[in-house]
Amino acid sequence: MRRSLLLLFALALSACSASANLAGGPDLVDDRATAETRALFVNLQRLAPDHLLFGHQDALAYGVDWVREAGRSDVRDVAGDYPAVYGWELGDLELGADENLDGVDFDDMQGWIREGHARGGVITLAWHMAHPATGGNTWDRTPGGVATVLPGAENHAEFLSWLDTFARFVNGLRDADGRPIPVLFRPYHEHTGSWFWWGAEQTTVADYQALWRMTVEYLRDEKGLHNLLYVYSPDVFETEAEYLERYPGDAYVDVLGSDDYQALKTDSTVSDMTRRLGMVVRMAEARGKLAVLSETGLEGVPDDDWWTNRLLRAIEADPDARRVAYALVWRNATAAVREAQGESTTHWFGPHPGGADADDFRRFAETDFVLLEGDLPDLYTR
Ligand code: BMA
Repeated sequence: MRRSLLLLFALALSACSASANLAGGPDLVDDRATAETRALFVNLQRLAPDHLLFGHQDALAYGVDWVREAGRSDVRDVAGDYPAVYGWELGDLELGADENLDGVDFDDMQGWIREGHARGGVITLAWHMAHPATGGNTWDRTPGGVATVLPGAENHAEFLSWLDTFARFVNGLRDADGRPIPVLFRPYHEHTGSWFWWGAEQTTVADYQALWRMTVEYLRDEKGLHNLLYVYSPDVFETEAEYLERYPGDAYVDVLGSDDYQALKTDSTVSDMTRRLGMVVRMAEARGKLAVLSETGLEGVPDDDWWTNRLLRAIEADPDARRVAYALVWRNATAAVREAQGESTTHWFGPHPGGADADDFRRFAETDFVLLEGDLPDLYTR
């Protein structure tokens, strides 16, 4: 009798843990994350040791010499395939604009996100949002903006209405079966620098962390978004302590990112990226999280072998660094847009047809290590 009770107890226990495993899996910020969102996280973790997904910002919206041509991408023009990761930008969504701050129509963007996802790509969103206290743009360095949006402060309600615009946008991202498309959301990036209103000189550590946690809790618990993976992405750093100084906590971050436009400017500084990525991977793995190179690039890609001799070399040089899941390069701004925005005439970071780096990009993309979209396994089922 006693024995059979024990057996029953043991069976019940194992049934419990089996069901916990089924429902569980990765320990995410959102324990109600959708099955597809969990699958994406786990599959990226599985790919990370042996592969690097290649990503490009605004890939389907425009390129160096074109705007809004169906099916086009500079990466595809050069290498015959789309990027594996699509970065998109939400700046000005909070103001009720139809287009983002770079002239990309938000309805078009939703369409391109659906297309990229339907082909098996990965979606990540960043947000250069306006200064909440001054009405200035994201680069308005007036200090203290973050404190004004925290609970009880003067801009809190308005800021929540900005997060509502985000929730509406993300809710509109559905696959053909109506399931929410998983998104790696990367808010308040490069906060260790001081060029955005949430930057280090403008914001106390406590306020930055409070902003982050408030954002997660609002989107997850109030708005019911369960298709987000949260990406933390400081600018360049020298030590793990520096990287983690403003970290909002393991319960609020799924992916440890790194934005690095510094190391790959010269041959002799490539190892700076290797060293930093090694730290990011080790910090991520110690926490059961994913590591990514969330932004990189060299404006105008002036070196013919930048892809293999800088980017690939930086990542492959070290067994830890090479376990980073993806690398995303910034946008290929079109000539007309570059002019209108007052950006430099070479404001592009990806390859483009006719570029002196195009052959090298093909060499980069053809390695077994680097994955473009067509190389991806199904990332959304387990
Ligand atoms: C910056 C530049 C800007 C752009 C912003 C948001 O790095 O590319 O031209 O407005 O990103 O995409």
